Amino acid sequence: MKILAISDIHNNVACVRKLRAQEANEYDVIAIAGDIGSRAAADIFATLATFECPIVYVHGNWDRMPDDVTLGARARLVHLKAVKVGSLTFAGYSFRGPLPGRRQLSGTAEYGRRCRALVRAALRKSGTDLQRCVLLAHDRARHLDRDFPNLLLHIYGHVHTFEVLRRGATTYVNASALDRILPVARAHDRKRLRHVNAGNYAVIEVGRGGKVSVECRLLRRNYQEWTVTGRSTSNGPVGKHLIPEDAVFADDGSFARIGENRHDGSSFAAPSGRH
Ligand SMILES: [Mn+2]
Repeated sequence: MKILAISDIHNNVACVRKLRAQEANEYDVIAIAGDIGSRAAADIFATLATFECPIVYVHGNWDRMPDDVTLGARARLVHLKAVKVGSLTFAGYSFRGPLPGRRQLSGTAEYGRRCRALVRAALRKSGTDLQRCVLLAHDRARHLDRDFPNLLLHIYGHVHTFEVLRRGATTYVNASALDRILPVARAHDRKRLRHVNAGNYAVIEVGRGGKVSVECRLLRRNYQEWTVTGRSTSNGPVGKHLIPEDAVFADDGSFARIGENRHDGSSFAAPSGRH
């Protein structure tokens, strides 16, 4: 099984199109660990649908799409659900998804514990073998060895840094961030700021015997003619002008200044580095 794992897109359609342009249709499933972006979700899912494989996803703190929204025939929200794709089962929970009985939990930790208990119950009920199971969440879950012994894989994002960890039988993959934008300029004109998509994603292969291999893949470095002038940002594309090499992936040669609003995610006081 070959998984294309993505996280933290933040309404950045151009970075998804750039990814689409450099990958072939050789995936069995696409897994998105949240922060897709409500405003651009339809465009993002339409782009990913061209891979012609199932898409499983959870919501992050940027996502305000209704849970019953249709984002393509093969896209499945796996919040508190177990969904079988090929020989693997995907289960997970959104960052702030609905709980049964309209129950509200105040703390993030308590919410995560409750979700994991519900996911565990759903997996037990469906008779899922945890050795063939992938847990999808926006932020990294802890204590998986206790709650999900022998879990194959945990895919997450939220903290915008790629990482791979192995704890017991489980491989932990932070797939983020696809939305990573670098400021660049021409060497002779440093004041004319432009931007380029320089994010990453993960390609995960699961062998029949359960062997997991993870590769961090970068969006194509097509900005050799440019000088990087500062640190990358991962707060979406609003108001940023792309270099011509990247503008082919955008709608109009630069990112549209749609709405100019920053509603997405802004109602959460996220600690630095978590967006
Ligand atoms: Mn994010």
